[in-house]
Amino acid sequence: MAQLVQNQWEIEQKEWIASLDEIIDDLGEEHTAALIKSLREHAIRRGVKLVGEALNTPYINTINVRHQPHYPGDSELEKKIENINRWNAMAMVLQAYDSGEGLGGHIATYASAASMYEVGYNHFFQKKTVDYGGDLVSFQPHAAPGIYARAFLEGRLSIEHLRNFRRELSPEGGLPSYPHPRRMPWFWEIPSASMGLIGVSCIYQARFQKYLENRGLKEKNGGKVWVFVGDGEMDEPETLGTLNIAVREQLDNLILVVNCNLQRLDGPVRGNGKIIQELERSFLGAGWNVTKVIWGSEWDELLERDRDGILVDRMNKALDGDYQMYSVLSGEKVRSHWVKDNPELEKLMQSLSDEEVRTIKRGGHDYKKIYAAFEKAAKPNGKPSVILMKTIKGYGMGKAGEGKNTTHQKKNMSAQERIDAATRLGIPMSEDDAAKAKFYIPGDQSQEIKYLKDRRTLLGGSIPERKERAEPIEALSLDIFSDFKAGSGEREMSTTMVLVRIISKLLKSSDLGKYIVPIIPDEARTFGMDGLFRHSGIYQPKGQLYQPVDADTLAYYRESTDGQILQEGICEAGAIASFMAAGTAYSLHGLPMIPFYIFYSIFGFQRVGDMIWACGDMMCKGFLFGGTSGRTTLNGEGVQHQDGHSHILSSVIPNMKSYDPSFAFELAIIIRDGINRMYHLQEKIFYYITVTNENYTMPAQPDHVTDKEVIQGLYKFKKSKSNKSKKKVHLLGSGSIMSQVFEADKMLEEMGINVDIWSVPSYLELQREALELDRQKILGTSSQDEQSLVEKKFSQEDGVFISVSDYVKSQGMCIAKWMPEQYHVLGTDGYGVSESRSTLRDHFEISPKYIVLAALRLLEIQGLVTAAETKSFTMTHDVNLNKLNPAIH
Ligand SMILES: Cc1ncc(C[n+]2csc(CCOP(=O)(O)OP(=O)(O)O)c2C)c(N)n1
Ligand SMILES: [Mg+2]
Repeated sequence: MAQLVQNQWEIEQKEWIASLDEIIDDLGEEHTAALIKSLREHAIRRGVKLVGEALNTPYINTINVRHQPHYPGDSELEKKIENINRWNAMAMVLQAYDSGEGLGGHIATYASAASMYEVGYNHFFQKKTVDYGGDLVSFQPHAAPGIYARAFLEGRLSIEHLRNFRRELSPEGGLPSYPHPRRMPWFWEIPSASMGLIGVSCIYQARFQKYLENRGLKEKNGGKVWVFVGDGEMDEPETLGTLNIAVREQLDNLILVVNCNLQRLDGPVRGNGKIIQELERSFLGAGWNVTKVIWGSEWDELLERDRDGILVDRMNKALDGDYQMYSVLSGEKVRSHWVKDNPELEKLMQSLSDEEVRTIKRGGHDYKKIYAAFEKAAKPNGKPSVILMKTIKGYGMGKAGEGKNTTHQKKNMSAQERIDAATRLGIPMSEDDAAKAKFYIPGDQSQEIKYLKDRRTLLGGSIPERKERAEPIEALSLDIFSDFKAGSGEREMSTTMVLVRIISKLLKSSDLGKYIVPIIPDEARTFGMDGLFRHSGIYQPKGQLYQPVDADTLAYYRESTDGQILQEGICEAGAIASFMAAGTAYSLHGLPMIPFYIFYSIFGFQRVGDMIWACGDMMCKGFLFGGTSGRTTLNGEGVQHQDGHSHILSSVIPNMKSYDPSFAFELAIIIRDGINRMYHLQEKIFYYITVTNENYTMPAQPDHVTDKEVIQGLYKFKKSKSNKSKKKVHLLGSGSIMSQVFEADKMLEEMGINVDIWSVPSYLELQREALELDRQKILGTSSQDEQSLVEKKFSQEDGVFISVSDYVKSQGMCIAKWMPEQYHVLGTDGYGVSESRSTLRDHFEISPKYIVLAALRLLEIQGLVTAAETKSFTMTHDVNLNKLNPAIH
């Protein structure tokens, strides 16, 4: 009975497929697709469980051979060029290995990607021209040798460069391991060596292009972002986590190519599964155009004959681990594993010899298939495109590495393996030269070089090529922020409020306004920035299609196509990627865009520190702000909010200037100077500035304080009224902790102790200046008598010195070497606590009474205060001397 049902079902299925074939032939593909869609919807309405089924297509090429365009290039010549690149890329790594210095390098990544890059270079990657926006191409970092090899053939790199791969400091010039604009500012445009960051970076680069176009700052003249990433790399969460934004923002200028060689560094990406199918589901689910390039042309005919889907069924069932194994087995073994227990498939495969079975290509090594996918993706249709390109890792390395688990780190090959590779690649070179991995240089008049150069000329020129296109802006006038220098009178305000006013002022500036890019995660209201919504608008490519709920209010949520504010939602990875895109527009788009990204407290450096490092690599400019910062100033919020260490994290970024300003005038001076240095003087620096939410009156800039001192990081804010007492204390404060310093000052003065107050907007700038001087003293280029800024300011001062901030003690300690002996640092080491500001400040021992206690103890050491006096102070002020250390508990 069961057999009967089975037979009936098979008959039914065959009849349906035959009818469908008729419909495809008679009505065409579009109608067929519509019919299936309506059948599907009908079945779901009737209760058939089909949800999710549509998120995978069979394990075959998305583009049917019938739709494949004609290949426009001379593929034979292109293959020769590719093979020369393959050889030279390999030779770079092998020569680096032969030097015996353990410099490393990678062969297998480029070997898997060479064909797709070649198709891109010969037919797609277009340079910026008068009429065209220009493509930004990001390469897989470990494929860098191949990109260098091609630049060498184009005559852009010398043989010395290649010889000095991974020897950047060699006198003749060398090459960095991976794409680092900082190290090769005329070549690499975008850094990709930290895996997983490039996907999100490029999604936001594509979006920023649209932002500039929609705001009328860039012509709507195209320009694509091509991003090549590894399949292993796709496990990093940033890329998949931001897929939806590419669809929401209709980024049809974005083409992501995933090199699915099924392997990462240690082994298979998904041995037990199928990475291509898994990624297909994610991308289709998010709404991308997905193109799978799986099989080479050799399979086309077989697939055409596979009317019953036996072959496709087998392709669907084989796991990535199996496919990887096929790449190393003999044809005979592949066949027997492939057709096992499947006589029909065995029959279908009989037309191919074992050798044909073994050498059948994967789609990612077949120019025609690659071209078809690139062509489809390059046609704008309102959506971003992803191409899942199946390749073999180490393709062309033969037994030395093809498809092996160890191939990623293979950097040496035996003499015989080198000779075999040269032969396989058709490199006309003696065995001796091949064994030495000599570079192959076809003459300038060779067909290969002529073709390669012609193609690039047609496509506008060489890629990658980094240029700095923006003209310097006019220097900002000294009085641009004069209102902030005058202080706030009786009015209390926070540095965050001051910042928002500075940004508003800049936005309204007729010269500069259009270049300001406010970037905010979902915290604009926390920072009091919602007032900007109405004036500047929130960027939204579709405009505002709905009536905002608060339309009748002054600061309503105004979204607009030409909105200026980038409201990033709760997505720090996206927000910092926007910062990177805006801060590098001076180079990529010739526009001096000035990003102001204000993140919420701890969720900046701690979360996206690696992206900030990449910003440094890319020579990104702009301002990062730690909003509502400070371990005790952001009260109530506790362990995962209260930031007391971002300045330490920012301090390791060499070209970043870090500031913790206390007053409105300091902030205004720092921002003005920053804009001038970055956009007028064109310095490759960027800024991190903490701003807090504690309100206090903002003093005017004292007459004796110069802008230069503020920028250098240290000045005397207040001189003690009297100098009568021998007991002298210098209090160094920064950020909102200045309020604690003022209180301590009062207490000490009441005790007859004279106090000078110093503001330290930047410990780090002071440390850097002093370290450089120390270095020069060691080198002998500076006299031993020369004093650092810190020494100049303090060496003539008597007394004891206490530094206090809302950050960890190592911040204040960073200048200790140059401070007078009696220097003590108070700070907020330890985890945050949900508490009120004053309790927190007692807890972390930075409140006025702890500042006074520290001062008394140091004066005790000087013999100017007795232990009894200190004890009396601690008793009257209820200081718990047996308190647990907040740094630990
Ligand atoms: C964040 C990060 N983690 C680890 C590495 C080290 N690493 C470099 S390449 C690589 C494997 C890459 O595999 P895949 O993305 O599949 O690229 P393929 O070389 O296979 O094309 C790893 C782990 C890195 N560069 N960045
Ligand atoms: Mg891989």
